[in-house]
Order: sequence, then structure tokens, then C-alpha cells
Amino acid sequence: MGLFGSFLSKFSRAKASIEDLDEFRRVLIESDLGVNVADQIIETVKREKAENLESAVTETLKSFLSTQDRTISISSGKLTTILIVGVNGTGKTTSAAKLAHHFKANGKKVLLVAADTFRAAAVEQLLTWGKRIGVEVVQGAENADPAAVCFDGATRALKDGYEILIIDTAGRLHTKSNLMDELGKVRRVVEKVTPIDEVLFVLDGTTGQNGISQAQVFSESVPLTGMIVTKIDGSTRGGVAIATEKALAVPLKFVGTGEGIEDFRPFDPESYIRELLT
Ligand SMILES: Nc1nc2c(ncn2[C@@H]2O[C@H](COP(=O)(O)OP(=O)(O)OP(=O)(O)O)[C@@H](O)[C@H]2O)c(=O)[nH]1
Ligand SMILES: [Mg+2]
Repeated sequence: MGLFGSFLSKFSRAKASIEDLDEFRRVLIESDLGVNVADQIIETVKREKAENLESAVTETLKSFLSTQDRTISISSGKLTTILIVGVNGTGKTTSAAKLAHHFKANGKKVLLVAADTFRAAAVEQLLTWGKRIGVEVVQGAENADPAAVCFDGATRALKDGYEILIIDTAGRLHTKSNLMDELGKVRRVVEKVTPIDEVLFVLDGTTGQNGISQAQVFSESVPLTGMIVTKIDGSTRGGVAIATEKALAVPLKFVGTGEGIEDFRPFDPESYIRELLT
């Protein structure tokens, strides 16, 4: 049993002491849930009768989560375009490949775009994934304008009757305004060809509270429609996912649970909370 579970089972047997609550609060904050979420959980523990505790805490956590649709809406006969964004190294390229694989397994015709044109290795990485999963990858010349590569990708997707277009962008620090402007440009250029249906922000589940400010700044350049939280494997619980969803009201849509192509699933609030609480 994890720390959450042991605290909760202790508190459901006997009233929590002030010391216990302080300790529990510390554990909650260390799980990257943030002070705000932690304090509301502590209030729940103080308020509720011991026997209701687990369900009350579950309800409190649920109340932080978005009620928006978590699926990616796909209309048949129409191209669905997905832009993948986030800071460096969060798992964008891997998630783009996982997502492509997910749709391909559902019988969709998928096209990937390698819009991280600054690093040859980044393009190679997506090409390798593309080969492995049997999905075409559009690439540009080295150091080409990312927006131009996206334009080509979108044009080709429409022309060749693809159903899903997934654009993998370069990692960028949210504090660098020129890079954030570039993302705005990518969006405008793609939208000259086809509407962008989803902008998915990839959040590294091990990041901590900084993830919230990253997502906030990104959402100012491109309106986010969803999040993918990665690296929720091993001991990481990714409490920051709940904190970020609460702060931005952007629904978590997928969870990355490892480096493999299958280590990916739709975000299910019930099981996520259950895992968080064990
Ligand atoms: N354990 C684990 N590792 C992951 C997961 N997703 C991605 N990774 C690893 O994280 C590292 C970075 O992944 P990338 O997909 O290259 O990340 P990126 O966001 O595209 O990186 P940049 O393009 O450099 O910004 C790689 O070693 C991946 O294998 C995950 O869900 N779990
Ligand atoms: Mg990448």
C-alpha cells in the first residue's frame, strides 16, 4: 500500500491527530498535488466521519477534475488534425507515435508530421517510430520553417484522404516568447489549410508544480483542448495532472505509462484516483 492508502486506512480507524494531518499534508504536497488541492483534502479528512473517509476523499479529488469530454472527437469523412505541444523532453514525440498507433489500430488512415526541424535527430526519431508502426511521416528540409512543414503535411493529408493528422512539434521553453510565437504561427498556417481539432499539451508527470505554469503559458499561444500526462509509471503518481486540470480546466485525455508503443491509455478518472489513493 502506498502512503495515501496507509494514511487513509489509519484515519478511517481512528480520528487523525494534528501531527498525522500535518504529515499527510506533506505527503500530498510531495505527490505534486499542490498546496491548494492538499488543503482541500485535509479539510475533507477533518470534516468527514471516519467510515466515509475514502469515498469522501475520492469525491473531493473528482470535484477538481474537468467534466469536459475526454475523447478525441473524430468525424468520419473529415480530416481530424491534432497538434502536439509542450516543453522539452516531456514525451511529445513518443506520445505522437503512441497516438498514431492507437488510431491506426482503430482502422484510421494516419499521417504524422515531423515539425521539429531544428534537430535532425528529432526527425529521425519520428521516422523510426513511423516505420515501426507503419505510419507515413512528412518531413521537411533540415532547419526548414516548422510552419512550412506543417503546411505541406496538412495539404498532403487533405489531398490523399487521410483521416488523422498528428503534428509533432519541437520542445520549447514556455519562457521563450519567440518560440511561443512560432507555435502561434504553426497554428495559423495549418488553419489556412484545415482546422486544428485538438491541441494536446504533453505534461511530464514527474515535473512537479511547474507543469501548471507551463500549461498556462502554452494556452496563451495556442488554446489547449486536452492534455497527455506522461511517465506515470514506476513510483510516479503524477499528482500534478490533477492540479493542472484543476487550474486550467483542460481535460486530461491520455496517460503515458512507459516508453513502449502500447504504454498508453485513455485517461480514466476513476482508476487514476483509485491508483493515487492506494
Ligand atoms: N517512462 C516513460 N518514459 C517516457 C514516456 N513517454 C516518453 N518517455 C521517454 O521520455 C524521453 C523523451 O521522450 P520524447 O518523446 O523524445 O520527448 P519530446 O517531448 O519529444 O522531447 P523533445 O522533442 O526533445 O522536446 C524518451 O526517452 C522517451 O522514451 C512515458 O510515458 N514513460
Ligand atoms: Mg520530440
